[in-house]
Order: sequence, then C-alpha cells, then structure tokens
Amino acid sequence: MNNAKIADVFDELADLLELKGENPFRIRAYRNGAKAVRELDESIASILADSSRKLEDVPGIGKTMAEKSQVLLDTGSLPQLEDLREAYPAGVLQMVRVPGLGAKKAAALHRELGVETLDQLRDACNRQQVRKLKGFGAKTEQTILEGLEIAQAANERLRWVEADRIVHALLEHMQALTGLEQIQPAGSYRRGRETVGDVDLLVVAQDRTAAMDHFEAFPGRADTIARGDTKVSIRVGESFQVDMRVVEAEQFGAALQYFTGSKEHNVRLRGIAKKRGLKINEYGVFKDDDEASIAGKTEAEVYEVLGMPCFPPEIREDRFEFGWAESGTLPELISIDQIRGDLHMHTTATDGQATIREMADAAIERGLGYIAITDHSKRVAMAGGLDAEALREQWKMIDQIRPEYEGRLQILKGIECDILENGEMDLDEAVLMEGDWIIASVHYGQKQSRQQLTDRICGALEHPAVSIVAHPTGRLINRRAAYDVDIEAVVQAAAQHGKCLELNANPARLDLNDLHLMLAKRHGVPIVISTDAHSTEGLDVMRHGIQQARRGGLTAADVANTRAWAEMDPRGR
Ligand code: DGT
Ligand code: CA
Ligand code: CA
Ligand code: ZN
Repeated sequence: MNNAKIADVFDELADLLELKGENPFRIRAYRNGAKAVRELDESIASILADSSRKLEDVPGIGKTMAEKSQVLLDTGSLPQLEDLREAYPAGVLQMVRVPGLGAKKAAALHRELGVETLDQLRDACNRQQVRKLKGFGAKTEQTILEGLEIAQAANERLRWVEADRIVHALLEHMQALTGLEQIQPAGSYRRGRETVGDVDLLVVAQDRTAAMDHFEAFPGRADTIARGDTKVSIRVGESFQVDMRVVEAEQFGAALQYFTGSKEHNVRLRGIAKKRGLKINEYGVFKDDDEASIAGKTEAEVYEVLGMPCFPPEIREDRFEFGWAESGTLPELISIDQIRGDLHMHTTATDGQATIREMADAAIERGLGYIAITDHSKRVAMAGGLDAEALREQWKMIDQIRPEYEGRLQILKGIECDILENGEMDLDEAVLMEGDWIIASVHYGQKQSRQQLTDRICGALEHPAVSIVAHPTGRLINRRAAYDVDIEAVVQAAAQHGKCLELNANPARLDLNDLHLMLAKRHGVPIVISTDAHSTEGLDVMRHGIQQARRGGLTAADVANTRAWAEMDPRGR
C-alpha cells in the first residue's frame, strides 16, 4: 500500500459515508486525510515504521486516520470499507461522481429506483423514471444524461469530438479558479488527431497547489492516478486520462510547444536546435553553456529563435512541415470562414429531421451562400430513399421554394445516389442529369473485394451525371474499418474525369483521412468538405472537417466549396 492507494481508500470511504448520510464533519476529516496523505513527501509506511515518530503528528491526519493507515498497511483492507462496499455497489459510487449528481441524489436513486449501475441509470432517465422522484425534475434528468456521457466517455482512445466534450467541461470548471492566468490543452487534442489517447492540459496560475486542488475537484473525475509537484493525472469516466501541468508564465510557450508535440516533430526540432548550437526542452531554448533561456514565454518566440515558422498544430507530425518551412512554401491552411456552401445534407424526405426550409434557414444562420439537398436514393430503403418520381417531386418543391431565398441562399437540387453492388447507379442517368449536384456513395456490399469496390467507385466517377463520391472509404472511427478500396486509383479516376472527392465532416467519419487528402491535393483533385447533416445542428460539424483538412495540409484553393457556386457548378449552368 503506497500513499496514493491509502489516499484513494480514504476518498472512497468519504464517498461511501456520504452515500450513507454520515455526519459531514467525519466525511470532511476523511477527505482532508486523503489530501494530506496524497501530498506527503515521504511514505506512510516509513513514518509508521519509525518508532520515534507518530503519524497523527502529520497535519491533516488525525488519530483515526493514523490507525486506519496502520490496518491498511498490515492487512491491505479495512473491515468498515468492505461493509460499506456491500451496502453500496461500485456502480452507485460511480453515480456519485457523475457530473450533476452527487451523493444525496445517487443514494436516492439507489434507494428509490434500485439503480445500481450507470447503464441502469441511463435507462431510468430515458424511461423518464427519474423525474418522478422527489427533488428531481426533467431538467435534472437531462443533466444526468449529459453527465453520463462524460462519465462513461469510452475506454481507450476517444474520438476527437468526445475528448472535446471533456476538454470543454474541464475548461469551464477551471475558469472558476481564482488566480488562473493561462490554460491551454496541448497534445494530440490540440493537433486535432482523429482520436485522442489522453488530454494534456497546461496551466499558469498564481497558486500552484490551489490549481491542482481545483483540478482534482473536477466533478467528472473518477479518481486521481498520480499527483506530483507540478503535475496531476486524473481519470475521467471509465479510463480516460487527463494530465494537468502547472508551469511558470516565462516557460509557458516552451511547455506548450513541447507538450503539443508530436513526439516526432519535437525530435526533429531538437535536431534543428542542436545545429544552431541551441538546446530546447519544455522549459525553454538555451545556448549550450548559458543558464538563462533565450525564448520560452510564447510558442512563436520558441520557433522564431530556431529560425522556424510557428507551425499550425495540425501539421506538427514531421511529415512535410519542415520541408515546407525550408523551401518557404508553408501553406496557408484553410479556415472555417472560407467555407461558402455545404453540398451534402438530408431532410425529412428521407432520414433527416428537418425540412428543406429549416435546413435552408439554418444554413443562412451559419453564413452559407448555397446548399445542396441530397437525400438518399431508393436502394437505401431503410431510410425511405427516393425513386426517380419522388426525386423529381422534391426538385419541383425546390423550384417553388427558391424565390423565397432569392439573393440569400442558393438551394441546389441534389441526391445521394447509391452505387449498387453491381456497379450501376441506383437511379437512371436521365433523372440524375436533371439535378445540379449528384453525390455517389457506397452503402451496401462493403465486404466486396478490393477490385470490385475500386471498380464500383471509379465507375461512378466516370458516370457523366456524378459530381462527387461521398465518404470514399466508408470507415467509422473506432467502429468500422475502411472497406478495401484502392484509394490511389480512386484519386486518379477523379482527376481523369474532373470530379471532386468528399471530405465528410461528420466526426465519426472524417473520410477522406489526412493522408488521402494530401494524395488528392497532389493529383489536383478538388476536395469538397460536407457535413452530411441529418438535422439543422448537423450543419455544425463543418469545423471537424476543417480540422481534418488542415491536417491534410489543404488550403482554400484545394477545397471547392470555398468558391461561389457559379465557379464550381459541374454542369456550368
Ligand atoms: P496521445 O495522447 O497518444 O493521443 O498523443 P500525444 O501526442 O498527446 O502524446 P502524449 O500525451 O504521450 O504526450 C504529449 C506530448 O508530449 C507529445 O505529443 C510530445 C511530448 N512528448 C511526450 N513524450 C515525449 C518524448 O519522449 N520526447 C519528446 N521530444 N516529446 C515527448
Ligand atoms: Ca495526449
Ligand atoms: Ca499525456
Ligand atoms: Zn449522406
């Protein structure tokens, strides 16, 4: 039993006693004890082993706590803890830590509804059982559901958007800290990777201990993994880790550069520094035999003294960025305000939740100048896909709606037409040619051979009516691998036939990926970043697509929907 484990036991005891409704003073004594033990700079075991010293003399550790520590060291457990664990299953304890819940509410849910796991809790919320309890309401139910999402935030690597939710909750929590001067997430999160292994937070604060304490008080914290002088690691949800480092203001830029990484980028940078007779680490840039750093306050100055541009975090992977810097060709990466239209979205005509007008209004609110309505074709029967007749009906409706949006938004007639298993398009060329923007996509037969899939997609790109292929590899991040397709052949076919390829901005898709995007750029194939929205809020995922495009090194010139519709209209009308 080391200090950290003993501290965890005290914290758990405090939580369990709170569930039981114990005297708040006793509960606080355990919490203070946990904190004292965790921050001790020598081990409890060695103090107890020293007959000339008494553990209860350590501030924050009373007589009871000292005795329990002895029992813990001797036996590895506490009878009282075992009893309480029987009374309150682990799931109930997890409930206490769900943001928005706390001990009182968790105990009530356990007592009144017999809820014992987080899954059961979610069920109870969804069946609207929770709002019936005294002291709970529909709003609490909603808060709990949101809290559950954070608390249960998957194991392993999270999709970027899931890490983003945690980061936002954390940033909001940390804003309440008095004396907070700077806070910035670094690591793979800042680089915008598709998935994030853990979050690395950097903080400048007037009071380091207070900052660390406040961080540990994050309601989403499941437990503390480690706490040192300047760094705390906590677990959020099942197994997601967040590291927070408190750094000096003068070193903030150096720390930000270092902890943003990537590791490979840093290794290269260290080599560059060395050639200039400099040393770089998380504390600053140093002249070999000099003590004071010559840069470190801001990231920009760190790069500047190395003769490097301040690379956008999304490209710090040691792929092309150093070459670009050397030749002075670092691209001006695309930004979201350059996007002028969204060319992939669904409506109530198939599996979308909003009407054409609702989507149009939402698009205007988001500053777009044109949208394409692209519902599913008939092969996607599950979603009520459209046949030629239904599609022409929808297009007639668009003709009627257009005048209302004159001068504000162009509404284009589109379809997301399936590429059938045999390679044919789901709808006839005649009807497809009447549309403005025809998306082709694979939804069925994803298990086909590489040759079949490649032929299907390249065939679609050759089809005279088709403008673009959507989510070209079909992967779902953390869920489903890409289907087996020769992406190089697809890019070449797009180039040959003058067609676009989609970067689907849905954070679960981000398809094409960064490497594919670079490939497309090299072949001069225009990328269209689309939301594939199924609701008005679905239009907001554009930012994820932009982040992915930046990781692929794309500029506004590489992305077709940064242009006015008239300039990219495949039919030229
Ligand atoms: P992740 O968490 O697996 O998604 O990826 P990162 O990139 O966030 O990696 P992480 O959390 O292990 O470390 C954060 C940053 O710290 C990393 O991007 C670069 C820096 N770093 C970590 N270990 C090393 C190292 O051994 N050498 C150098 N130069 N930098 C390192
Ligand atoms: Ca990380
Ligand atoms: Ca880390
Ligand atoms: Zn779609």
